[in-house]
Amino acid sequence: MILEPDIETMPREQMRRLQEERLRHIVAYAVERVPFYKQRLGEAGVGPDDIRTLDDLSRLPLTTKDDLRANYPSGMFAVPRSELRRIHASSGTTGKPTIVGYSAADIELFAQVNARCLAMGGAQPGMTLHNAYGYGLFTGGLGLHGGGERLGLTVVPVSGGMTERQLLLITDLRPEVICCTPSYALTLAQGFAARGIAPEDISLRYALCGAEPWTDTMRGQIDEGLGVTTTNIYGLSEIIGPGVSNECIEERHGSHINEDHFLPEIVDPDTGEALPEGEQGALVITTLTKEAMPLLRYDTRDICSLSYEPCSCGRTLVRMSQIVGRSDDMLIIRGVNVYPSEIERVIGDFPELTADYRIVLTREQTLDRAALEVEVSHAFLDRIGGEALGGRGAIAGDDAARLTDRVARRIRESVGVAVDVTLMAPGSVPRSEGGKLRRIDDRRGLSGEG
Ligand code: DLL
Repeated sequence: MILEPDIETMPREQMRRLQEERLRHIVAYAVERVPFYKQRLGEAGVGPDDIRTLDDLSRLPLTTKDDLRANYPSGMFAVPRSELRRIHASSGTTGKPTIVGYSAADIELFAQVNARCLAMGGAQPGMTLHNAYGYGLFTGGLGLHGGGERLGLTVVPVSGGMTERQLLLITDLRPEVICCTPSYALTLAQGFAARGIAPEDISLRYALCGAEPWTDTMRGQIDEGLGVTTTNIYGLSEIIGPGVSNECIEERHGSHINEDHFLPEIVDPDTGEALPEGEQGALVITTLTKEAMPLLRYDTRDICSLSYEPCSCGRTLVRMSQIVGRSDDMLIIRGVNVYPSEIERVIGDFPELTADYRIVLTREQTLDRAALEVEVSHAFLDRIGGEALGGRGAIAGDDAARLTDRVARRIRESVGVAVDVTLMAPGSVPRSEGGKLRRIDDRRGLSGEG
């Protein structure tokens, strides 16, 4: 089902004209209302009148996550606080999250684009949606909730966690649609299998999975394990949350971007130069209609490509490929966005530790595990002297165990993820061998298959 055929199947030329009209408006609006944009465009020597067509887009400077950080918490808002109806934040840290604001119209838009995505993924009015995305500051729960209601679904706002209860609710309420992260979909599939419930006996027919990188291998496992057709939903808080794009069930080959609201480009992640269709690079998005926090050429840092090939579902909306990685070092651990620098900052708070560390990410069954190996100082080792040095330089003993617990707790509290900490003897963590030092060893195998 195509929710808004007028828009979703619009001929390219007409879409381009719509985008250009909206682009002209949003650039003038941002410059007028957001001091940051007035200054940034001024510095670049570009005025709103210089941006007439999509070809002029590349004259606008990129907006980055650092710009949002520098204007924390509300410097990017284009409306007074009293006109905000909601605040969300990007998942992750309890340090400084990225704060995003929505006007009443933005909340309508948020619901509308998510309703479109749900329809792309197979949902139809009258169905029941089991929404297992987290409710709260994270955009996933409330975003798909609004979309589900808008489409005419019965929404069960389960949020994340409490797997036992989720299995019970799915069994008893018999929803046709589920939304959750792909890794959680696998956890649920395993839960059903462990209870001897066969996929064909599960009521679910469609799953919309996203918010973290995943592969076609995982898709196959979700399809099979839950007896569903799984589509990929993509989005980010800065732009709106979920609802930027979704695959159609017909092809499941690239996610259709709601490009009447979110204008996409692909740029070279190093030079920022625009790349031609089909080439892989960083996805850059301009919000064409957002009121409270318009963003011009926001660098998502997500690496993918765009395709304007016609799609058998009838939609003409451009498709983006699966995200193959990020151009920065952001990690997504169990759905939580984490920058290694945040973990590094915690390490720096402990005089017993040095700056030599390594993070190893693995996936056990469906769950991400993060292990931190960090070296202790010589002074600390001398102080606890005589305690056993374990295998491969790991340090054992009571003092070490206490310190390990403190470090793990502090990371959990300030970064928001559980990390297994191992203290290492000085000199035992791998050093750079001339090339780039890889502090992150991601063994989850997400960039390839499996
Ligand atoms: O994850 C919004 C969302 C909620 C999307 C529910 C889909 C479903 P943030 O917490 O701001 O927002 O994280 C955004 O997550 O820049 C990507 O790196 C990653 N991401 C989101 N969707 C996908 C996906 C939400 N389908 C960041 N595939 C983005 C790969 C994804 N990565």
